[in-house]
Amino acid sequence: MSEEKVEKEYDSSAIQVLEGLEAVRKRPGMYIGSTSSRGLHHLVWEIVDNAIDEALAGYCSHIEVVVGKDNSITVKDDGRGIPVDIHPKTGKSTVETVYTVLHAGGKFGGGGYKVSGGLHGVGASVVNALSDWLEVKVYKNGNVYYQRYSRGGHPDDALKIIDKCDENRTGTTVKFLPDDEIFTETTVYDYEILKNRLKELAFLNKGLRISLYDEREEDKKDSFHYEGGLIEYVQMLNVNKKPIHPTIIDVDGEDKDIRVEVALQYNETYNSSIYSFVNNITTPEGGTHEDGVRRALTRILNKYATSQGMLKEKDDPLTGDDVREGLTMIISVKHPNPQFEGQTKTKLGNSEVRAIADKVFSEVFERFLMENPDQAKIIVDKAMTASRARVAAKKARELTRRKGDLDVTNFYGKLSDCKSKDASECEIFLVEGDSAGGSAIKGRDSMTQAILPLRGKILNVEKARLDRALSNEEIRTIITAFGTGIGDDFDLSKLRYHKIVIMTDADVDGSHIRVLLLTLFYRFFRPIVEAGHVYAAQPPLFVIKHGKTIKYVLNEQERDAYLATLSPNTKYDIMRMKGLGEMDAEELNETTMDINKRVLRQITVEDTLAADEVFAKLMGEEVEPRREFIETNATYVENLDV
Ligand code: 28F
Repeated sequence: MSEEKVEKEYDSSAIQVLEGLEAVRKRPGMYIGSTSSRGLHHLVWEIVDNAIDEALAGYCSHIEVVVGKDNSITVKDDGRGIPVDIHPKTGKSTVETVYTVLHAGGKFGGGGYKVSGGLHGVGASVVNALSDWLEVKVYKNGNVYYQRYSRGGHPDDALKIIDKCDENRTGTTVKFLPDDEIFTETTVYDYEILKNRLKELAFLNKGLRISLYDEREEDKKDSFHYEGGLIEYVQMLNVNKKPIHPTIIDVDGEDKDIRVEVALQYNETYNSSIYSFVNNITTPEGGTHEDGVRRALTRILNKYATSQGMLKEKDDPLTGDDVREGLTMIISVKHPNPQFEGQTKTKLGNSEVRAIADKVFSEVFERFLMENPDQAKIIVDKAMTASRARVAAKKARELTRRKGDLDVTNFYGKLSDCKSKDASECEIFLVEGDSAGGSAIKGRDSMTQAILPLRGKILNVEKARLDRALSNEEIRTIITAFGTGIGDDFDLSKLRYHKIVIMTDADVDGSHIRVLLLTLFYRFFRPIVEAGHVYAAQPPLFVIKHGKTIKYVLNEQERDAYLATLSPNTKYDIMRMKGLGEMDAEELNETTMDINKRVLRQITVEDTLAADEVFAKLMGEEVEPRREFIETNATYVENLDV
């Protein structure tokens, strides 16, 4: 009986290994999200995660990532090296076990939910399953151990010693080639994506050096190493803003196995940039760690201002919004067992973290205020000014919210609304200029398409406080049209159009207006952007006519590709398209508005931090970095998917 059982278990575990990796290949999306470029990069993050875990355990100080000429990836660390002994459960080396046994099911669904670093090697077998080939080298005990796996994760041979090395050398090196049978869309790595995330990881793990090399191009490399960690992160985010006090406040503490790190500094602007992370994963929906720190920030500043006689009994207490004005803050928590909630599973749910984050943060923050009265006064003054402005803003906001107070004739004079009241089918076009606006009104489908021509200048909200933004005509019209309200009143479910389409020319003015609108959306309506409601219209650049066929194309590449499909003796006409304002209603409908023919580009907040940096640089006070930035990033700004 018992013997039979042992044999059965052994058999079933061997079969499970194969079935496990086969399951990953059958439904890769369950494990890496998608097989697009995003999934391709995810393979790197899975392997880097394991090296980071080794760094968090205190044994690894340098991680290296190399993109090969063939788009293979090598990740190398100087940690202890994956154990090479026989694993009691599988009867195989621990290395082979880590690389062939699907540990805890999918990260994006399915079984055990891996959401964090902290579980050694969970993703390694997934990467192996989705690779054409993969090689592991472990440096340990003066030996170099080696194993190779072929397509789908099948070992070529057992783990073997292939060389000797310095007795003191330890570490793990993994090299893999993503399988082009799986990644059919693209197998090309994007240097910028790798660089941005590795830089972020270096900020989040102070002292760790992370290097990146690209063998596809000469001299393409970067290395990130921040002894100050989050402090240097805040410094970078504030680089084009003017800080109002010199010290970046730094918190690093631990309670009940939960490590809490916070860095913050106030600047002259009126926005707050708060970014939070759990186990190096961004938590854009916030959660208990962010709640705890926010709560403590408000409480401690009120307590301090009161104790110093700056805030009197008759005064309104400072609100969360007041104390966050001009604040740049990063919160990073390391938790052994995080629970994620929310629509996109990016909100920390563990309730014990609230009090721990509050306690760790408030102790250090309160001490900072006590020990630095000059800086404390600057911070409290700023919050009190915000408090006064809030009262003014409230009045202005009520103007945009209460129908009775709104200049209705003026508003409806501007907006040509659609007939449908079903937001899911409604679209609003924000159109640059009156003349394009006029054509758009004539060319639209009035059932579902609303037109709002933008006449005046859009205020740069990066430089203006809420009350001033709210006194800007164009902005008030936009807020009223959207229906969601802003700030504390914001309610996404009240959005009146599920597609908001920015329609501007493809020239410098057009891209300026587009960036101003994106800044407005990013700062005041971020959930609308995050929910994927914002689009940019893409008017075609060329029209090609031959015989009775009229073909619109978006750019030079599309033009050339189309012309190549025509037979050599086709006698054709090609014209560069006019600006939006010169198109008549029919042309505008045909090229940019007709839902069956147009091309819209969805605006995404892929990387909020990158977006924040771009906006700060584009729209901030300092002219020099902006000019420089636009010059070096001209194409990036054009494709700004923020
Ligand atoms: C290039 C990618 O994967 N580095 C890793 C280690 C170190 C250990 C380890 C990894 C033990 C029980 C699995 C060594 N010595 N870089 C990496 N470095 N995994 S992955 O352990 C594996 C787990 O199940 C390690 C002592 N303890 C742990």
